[in-house]
Amino acid sequence: MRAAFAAPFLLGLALLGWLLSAGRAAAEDGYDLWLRYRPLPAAIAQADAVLAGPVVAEGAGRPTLQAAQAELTRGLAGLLGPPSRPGAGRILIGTPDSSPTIAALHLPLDGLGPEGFLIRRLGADTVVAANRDVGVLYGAFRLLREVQTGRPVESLDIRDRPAVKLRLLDHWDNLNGTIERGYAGGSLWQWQKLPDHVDPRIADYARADASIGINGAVVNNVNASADSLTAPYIGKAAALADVLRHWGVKLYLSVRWSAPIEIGGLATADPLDPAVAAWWRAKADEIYRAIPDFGGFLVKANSEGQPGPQDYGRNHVDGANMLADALAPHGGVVMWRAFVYSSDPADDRAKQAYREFKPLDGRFRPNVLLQVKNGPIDFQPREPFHPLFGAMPKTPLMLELQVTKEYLGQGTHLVYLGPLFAEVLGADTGAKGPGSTVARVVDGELDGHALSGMAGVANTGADRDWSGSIFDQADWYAFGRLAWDPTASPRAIAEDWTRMTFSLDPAFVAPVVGMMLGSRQAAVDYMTPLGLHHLMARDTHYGPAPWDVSGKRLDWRPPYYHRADAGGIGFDRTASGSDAIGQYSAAAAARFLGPSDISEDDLLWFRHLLWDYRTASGRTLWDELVTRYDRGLDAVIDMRRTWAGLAPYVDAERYRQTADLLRLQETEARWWRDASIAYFQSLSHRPLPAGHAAPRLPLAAYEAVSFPPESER
Ligand code: GCW
Repeated sequence: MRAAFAAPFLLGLALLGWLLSAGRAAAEDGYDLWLRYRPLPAAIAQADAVLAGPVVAEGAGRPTLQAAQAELTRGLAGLLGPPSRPGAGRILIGTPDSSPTIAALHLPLDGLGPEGFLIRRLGADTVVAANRDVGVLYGAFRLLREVQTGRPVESLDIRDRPAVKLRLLDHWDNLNGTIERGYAGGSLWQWQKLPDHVDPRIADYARADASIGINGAVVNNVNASADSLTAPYIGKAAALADVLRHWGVKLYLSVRWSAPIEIGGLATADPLDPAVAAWWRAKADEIYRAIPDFGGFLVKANSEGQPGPQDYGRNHVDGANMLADALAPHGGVVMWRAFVYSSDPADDRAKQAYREFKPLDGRFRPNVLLQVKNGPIDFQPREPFHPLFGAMPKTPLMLELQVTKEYLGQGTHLVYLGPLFAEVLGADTGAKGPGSTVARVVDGELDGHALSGMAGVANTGADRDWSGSIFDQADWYAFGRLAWDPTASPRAIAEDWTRMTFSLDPAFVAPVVGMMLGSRQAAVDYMTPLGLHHLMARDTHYGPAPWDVSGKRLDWRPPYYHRADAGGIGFDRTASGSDAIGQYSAAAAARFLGPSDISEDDLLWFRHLLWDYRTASGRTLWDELVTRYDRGLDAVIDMRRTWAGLAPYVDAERYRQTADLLRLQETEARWWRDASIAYFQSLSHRPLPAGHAAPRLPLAAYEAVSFPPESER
């Protein structure tokens, strides 16, 4: 009786479920990132039947190879259906030393290095081959990407290798589980449970890294605690490293300069004191016993109150080289950060790093990289490239980008960072004639460095969707792709990401990519147009506060940067001002200041100008400023409208998240626009140009807004 009732009832339920899901893709929470492997549209899956055979990997006991095999099997089954369709050839994967079959093919693997790969169709079979297992893994992900993005696979012939050696995420994760400038929940590592319990999610994290070629993770905050170097924490880090390793991701640690005092019982951390050097050597030995493939140290020294060699009258070279000597016997590197600013900013904070580091060029050990932020201030929505790029040819300069959007809307605004990253990489330093781009400095080619690196401050956290929102995942993705190939196009990357994350339908891909590509300029326009910078609220760095003079130091106050008064606005960094422009090559300086800079994107970064200055558009500076604030807001309104029309292509959950956040972004773009115009108008005393609405509230109302601390947002 019961069974007789249950069967049709369950059948009915199943039918209902099918009907409901047929119209729209099933809800997704973003956990699967760009590795969703949902069935491809029938027409494409048909064409890709050439890949419907078994994935064959010879070589037992090689975890990275097995990960590649499992990934391909899982991915192709998801995309194309179960393997072994009649007539489908095999997918052979491996290295010449793992696989006699691959060895017998004598494939041209020379020049691919340890991480490159070759994908080639050979008769009915497809081969993914490399010199090392990790190359095979990257090749497997690449093959999957070709399928996921709907590219033809019948005659595949791809050779690829990364241009940059160290492709790292820097996690500003604290040992207490919080993340500095993290907007996607707490730390993934769960330090407290390590090493006994390693969250299975960590393997998923490493897998996502591997899928875009990221090969290293600095797992603790650059504002480091000395505790991370104690024996228990080394044990915890070793447990993490055991998981990351299978995916080709090396573990690195940030170190606190004063650790020898704090946990070593020494009286000093002077780098020239033999006892200090001996302590670091012993510490390095201890780490390598636990983590044989440990990557090395990241160091923030003498910056923002952190201790460093200057506390002992020494310099960055003394500090970096002492650590480098401790790591060298094990093959480790030191990544010494150039983000220094201290004491007296009266001159110009933007000049300090160059002033401190340029004279040290050529004095660092071969296993030291200098890690330089993209711009001379601090991850602003737009900055000119850092003047150290091109200025230290004898030192490998590692580019540091911020994937987490500290100054670009944090976890709520849709701002695709691909164009920002690419803008910096494509900037011409002029160091060795035209075409001396930051990309060529960073990948080591311009100055002949074998060691090269790019680091992204991670935006990952324990939120189900990893990055705080679906669209924030695109920044993690874009960072990996650009670290692999610094000349890659942000548009192509956005297209791939959109296809893999959502849909192959051009009616969806084109508007979404358009939205993404315009989003960064939109944020610049509604926050800090025309080269303005650092106008956000103190500490939280969220929301407008161009009026704020409460910071303890001059350079913690927005007016230090915008210098607006009744006469004009902007920071004079020309020869008549701080002469920060003098830190660039003549060619780059001419571009920043010259009439050829019709975008005027860096105008007020370098120049203090009268409100009536005529801009390239023919408008006065004041009118242009207001116009740009409105352009930014309008772009967000457009993004909302675009997204609203895309509901039919997206599952309800991901549609709703983006729609909600875009509504919030519009509110906040208006807040930025209104507050900034109200403030600058109080100084310029000029009327708004025709057609531009007055701020909704008086200035005092915006000044009264207070921000919740980061942990409460
Ligand atoms: O931008 C500033 C951030 C700090 C950060 C610092 C740095 C880790 O506001 O939170 O500290 O940069 O990069 O060292």
